[in-house]
Amino acid sequence: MLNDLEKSHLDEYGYLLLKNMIPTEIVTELRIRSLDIAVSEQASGNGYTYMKDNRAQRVWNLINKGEVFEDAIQHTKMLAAIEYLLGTDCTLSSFTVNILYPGAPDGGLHIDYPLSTLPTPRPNFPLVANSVWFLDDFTLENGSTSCVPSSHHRLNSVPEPGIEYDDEKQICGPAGSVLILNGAVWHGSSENRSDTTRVALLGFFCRSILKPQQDHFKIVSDDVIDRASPTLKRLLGFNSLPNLNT
Ligand SMILES: O=C(O)CCC(=O)C(=O)O
Repeated sequence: MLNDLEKSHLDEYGYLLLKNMIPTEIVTELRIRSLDIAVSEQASGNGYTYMKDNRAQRVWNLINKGEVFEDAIQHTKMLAAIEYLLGTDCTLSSFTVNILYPGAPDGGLHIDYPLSTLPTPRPNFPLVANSVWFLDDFTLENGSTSCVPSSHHRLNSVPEPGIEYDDEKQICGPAGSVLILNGAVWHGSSENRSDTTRVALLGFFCRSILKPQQDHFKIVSDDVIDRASPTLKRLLGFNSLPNLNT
């Protein structure tokens, strides 16, 4: 559960940093596993790299890539924050690793899928929300997520590429912290000017009435679905409003 202070911080600023949420041994396991998969996907030619000089890499569909990720996405306090924003029937939109190798440029401020495709003014209630899991200490140098506090209230505009906003703020914190973002708050990864790799998980959620970014019915294996808890099944969309197929 979130306390009143945490709820009002999310309402007013559009983000909330939950510090030291994940035990060190779990952070270590998630980081090792994330980097192992990233390396093997690159080796097999299926790696999804992006940004200038392929300095960033995503691993998609984590739900299908290890039980440690199935457990992670059901984290009680993280889910409580997401459900506060999106309702208790919200679903997973995508679950990915975002890796910034040394030299990764600024990722650019944006609002999350599919908000920038909507007509304006956008709804003044949250439709999508992200949880950024710090698997490294997030510092001013290594590409910590930045955001423009309270920008989710700007229902008619989106951040302009290349513009530096005076009120942009880098969110730093120790490994094991989880940053909750209303998907409408302007945010993005910053430049990794350090000589180490920054690893984050992105547990991205949407209201149950929206189409998720990834189609979990198609991409998650039967084994995972067979052993899924009721919470995981719900997150994968099994309890969303059914089609009326009469
Ligand atoms: O990796 C990060 O710091 C943030 C990534 C992000 O903003 C996104 O994928 O929407």
